[in-house]
Amino acid sequence: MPGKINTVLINPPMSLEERYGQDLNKFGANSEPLGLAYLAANLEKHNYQVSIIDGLALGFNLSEVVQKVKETKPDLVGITMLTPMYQAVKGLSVSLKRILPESKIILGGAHATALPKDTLLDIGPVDYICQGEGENTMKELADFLSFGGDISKIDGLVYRNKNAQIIFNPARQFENDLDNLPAPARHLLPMEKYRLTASRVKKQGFCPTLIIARGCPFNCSFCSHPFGRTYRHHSVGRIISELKGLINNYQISQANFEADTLTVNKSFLISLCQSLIEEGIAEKLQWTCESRIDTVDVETLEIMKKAGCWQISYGIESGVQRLLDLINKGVTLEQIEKIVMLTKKTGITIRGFFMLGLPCETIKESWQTINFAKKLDPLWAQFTITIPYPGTPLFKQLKEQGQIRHFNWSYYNTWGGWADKDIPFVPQGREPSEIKKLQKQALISFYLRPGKLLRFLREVRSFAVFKKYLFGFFILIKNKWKKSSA
Ligand code: B12
Repeated sequence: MPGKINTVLINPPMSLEERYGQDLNKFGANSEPLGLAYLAANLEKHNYQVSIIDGLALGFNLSEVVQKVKETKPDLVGITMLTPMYQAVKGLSVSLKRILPESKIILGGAHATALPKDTLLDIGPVDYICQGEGENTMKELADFLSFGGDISKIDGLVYRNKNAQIIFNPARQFENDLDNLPAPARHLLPMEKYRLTASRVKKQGFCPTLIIARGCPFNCSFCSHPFGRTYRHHSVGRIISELKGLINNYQISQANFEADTLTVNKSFLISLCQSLIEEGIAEKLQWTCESRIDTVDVETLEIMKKAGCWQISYGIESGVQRLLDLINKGVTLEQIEKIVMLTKKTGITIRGFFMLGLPCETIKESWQTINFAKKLDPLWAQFTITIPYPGTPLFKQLKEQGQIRHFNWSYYNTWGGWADKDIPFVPQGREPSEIKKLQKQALISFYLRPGKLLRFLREVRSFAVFKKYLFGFFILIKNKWKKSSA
């Protein structure tokens, strides 16, 4: 349609090695940027021309991305930004403005949402920031750039006016009915390039991610709420049809269901599971999801298992009740032990998320967490270093207390121990080097146990998965050796 602008959406180039460190590189996830795919689908629905350049998945460097963007001659460039992507986004914005001075640049995503003003002040070439959910804001901005209108009417937009003042339009209301948003435009993504971590796949072959719901009513201090506090889910019919599309187009037999917490709404979860069974999908497709200990029970676990769920990732965080209370987790150690036991009994494997270096955590307490993980013995355990991400209550609190060591966003990476990043926060009285070493020790101590190797061998379903496990054990042994020789 004449007059309508052309948009390109970008996942910034940033190597996996940079993100996870050389050793964990082969394990790190490289999953579909579904936020961009949702934005693109909505623009396509309104007859806008749009493309996506996933610089990360394609392994492009900055100049390769810039070259690709130049070829598409966009009127509008949208870039997604989580905190560790900051420098990559900044470099990209500066280069793009130099080469395409007429193109407008908009940023969105969790970091842009949390710190729009600082970002606009620091990255001069950026024209707009989208706070929160982006589909409707982006479509209204495309309309504005195509046909003119009143920019102050575009909710959720932050920008400079003619006098270079930063203007905050009213906040964008979250989309109540997620089904109003078309299914993500996966046809614009290099789907063959995506992979999940070894701990998330059951077998060889592609394992796509589906967004089931957005929003989370809980108050963990280390998490931001880019999608608000209300749990909003796609309808069961819509999820089933998206899944059938994926089965037909990509012949998948596994999937990853993503939501801030899948199991918040029990009746929805049960009807989703019933549909998966009735539609015959449960027989051919196995799936994983993330959940909270206090949102599942025997009934939900049993129906999830019947519906094809093979693994649940629980955010367990700590083995110390005092610390769980301090981060507002809202669960007890007893609840954790009970649900972990019930989940295992149902035959669903567990991936446990644990945090090291929480505020005022002592070394003894860090080891209590590691030992608690070993006692619970999920199949997989992930030990991440506590990072105060902008937009979280933890960031606000630690910043006010002057406890944040630096604001070099590139180092806001929960895998600091492996990527050897200078971590931005350590509990008082402790050293960054000690916490980073602890992250390695935690993994070594958890995985290099007699029995664990056998347990993994029982899980192996293909040679490709076996190779991934073997490689993982090799890295752990290498690091154990490094530690003893240091
Ligand atoms: C699933 C998930 C992951 C998955 C996959 C993420 C993916 N495919 O991109 C995995 C496990 C890989 C992951 C990894 C990480 N994650 Co994560 N993750 C999430 C989670 C739970 C859901 C994200 C999601 O898929 N949302 C659904 C899609 C539809 O939303 P979206 O991508 O945000 O996009 C929407 C809006 O943000 C906006 N938008 C986004 N980009 C743009 C761009 C433009 C131009 C516009 C207009 C709008 C816009 O519009 C989109 C549509 O509404 C969120 C929590 C949350 N609720 O957001 C944390 C979250 C995004 N993750 C977070 C973090 C920190 C990370 C890591 C950096 C952790 C680490 N290793 O150090 C890594 C880095 C990943 C990376 N890409 O570099 C933080 C980000 C905080 C911050 N300030 O940056 C969050 C918010 C959780 C938290 N702790 O608060 N994550």
